[in-house]
Amino acid sequence: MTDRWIRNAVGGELVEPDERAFDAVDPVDGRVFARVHEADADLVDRAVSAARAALDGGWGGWRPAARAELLRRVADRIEERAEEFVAAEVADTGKPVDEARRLDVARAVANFRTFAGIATEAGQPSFLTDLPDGRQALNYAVRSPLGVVAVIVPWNLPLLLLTWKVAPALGCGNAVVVKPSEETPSTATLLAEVLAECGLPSGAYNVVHGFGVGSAGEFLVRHPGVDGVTFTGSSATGSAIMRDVAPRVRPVSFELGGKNAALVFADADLDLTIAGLTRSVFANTGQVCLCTERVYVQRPIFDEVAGRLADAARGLRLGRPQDPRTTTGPLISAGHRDKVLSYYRAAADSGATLLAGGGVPALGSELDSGWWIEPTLWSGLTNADRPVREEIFGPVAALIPFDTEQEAVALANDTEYGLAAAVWTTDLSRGHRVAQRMRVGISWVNTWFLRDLRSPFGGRGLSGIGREGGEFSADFYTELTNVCVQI
Ligand code: NAD
Ligand code: 6OD
Repeated sequence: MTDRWIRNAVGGELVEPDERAFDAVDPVDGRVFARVHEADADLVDRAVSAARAALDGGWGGWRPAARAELLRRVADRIEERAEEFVAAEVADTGKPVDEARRLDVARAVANFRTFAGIATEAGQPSFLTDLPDGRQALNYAVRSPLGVVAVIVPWNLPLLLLTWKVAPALGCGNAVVVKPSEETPSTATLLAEVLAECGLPSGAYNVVHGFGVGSAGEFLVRHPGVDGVTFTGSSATGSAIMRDVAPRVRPVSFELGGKNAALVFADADLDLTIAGLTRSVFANTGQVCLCTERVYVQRPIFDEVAGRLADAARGLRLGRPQDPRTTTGPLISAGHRDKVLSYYRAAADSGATLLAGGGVPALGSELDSGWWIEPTLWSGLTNADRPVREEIFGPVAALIPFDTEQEAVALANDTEYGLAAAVWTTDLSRGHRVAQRMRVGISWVNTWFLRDLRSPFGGRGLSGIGREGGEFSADFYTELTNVCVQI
């Protein structure tokens, strides 16, 4: 048993646990390392009221420059307390320490720095209108905060995805109520401490812990005091949230699932490509929405790519997060591993050839009580097979040959998802041409996961609604009022 508690943060206070609580489990070995206080409907209501009070009180009156200064302090403070954030993220996810440091915590810092000045940097459209009588009218739009924003995030990159939304929301002057994933509660509460230390007025940032349906997630999105919902998670949950907000017609920003393709042309630089694919298929144990799960390879190099990628998969090192040699952590939970393994079985049933992995590794220690899985590659599947159509969200990809550029484009676009694609080629014209033909929100050429936080980010189809990043975040986190003045 543990005596460590992870608390909700409401109205500037860390709320003490009551009888509703659940376990925080370390995926590395299945050990319970903390108990999490689950917010009930009453606590969610208090959080929304606290957020509203912050908007109506002090926080609502802060000027953009003062908000920017505060958010820059937050970035500095996360850097100062980086190792606490790393430890919290690693305890929740089991990911390698170095990855948590370089990716998750570094991006949290970058998110606060990038979005600190969002309110002054985002443009406000204006139009000078010529009237039939020779006079003119000046139209200009002013931005105001959206209001109380519900921020609901998943478990795969908990701090990165949380701060990607909280930083612009606060920068635009909103108050937020955050519902982190039940699998990864730690960093959201730690961030509450840091924001308070940096002088954020109480109630501007609140955290409610719990689950989705019948718990904090649903209580929050159905709350009439919520002015908008920004959500990252599965397409099925996005659809449920849409239904829940529909009666009150609230805006939503959705970053949802993916079934992302890589297109490898025969002229690709294979060293670069294999290194890129190894990251794009296996990073974070394949638990990144942008990960590649379909690799289309031009036929003359199919066998070479398959062989080299399989070698890379077998070379990944599963192990303790603290071991510097570890490249790959466990999956997040027993339930998620069951889901991924069900696709391993479905691929076998569809006649897939196993190029690497395919099961649960025996690590020979207490790690065998954790949620480990082998990095896995298949050939012999087609776009008609379920493991190639549905998001798996694990360290796995299907390799499928193609002959022509046109065929590759058609295969890659043959999906209901539309999040990301990566094109691997040394032909510059082909790179641009094919990348632009991908029906996705982000299309990379000879790279993967490279991000400029000012660029639009989001997905099409089942992968989401709307774009965030730079002024696109400002568009979601503010309302525009057009002022029309007859001159
Ligand atoms: P999930 O949809 O199960 O849960 C996400 C969050 O929603 C959690 O906090 C959960 O408690 C909450 N939730 C669940 N049901 C809810 C409901 N009815 N009302 C309100 N809240 C509810 O997703 P997950 O398993 O945590 O994350 C994995 C999924 O997220 C994958 O599909 C992945 O592709 C997607 N994802 C997308 C992006 C992106 O940027 N497009 C980024 C990361 C993850
Ligand atoms: O890089 C980002 O801003 C972002 N939202 C990444 C999403 C990763 C999905 O797991």
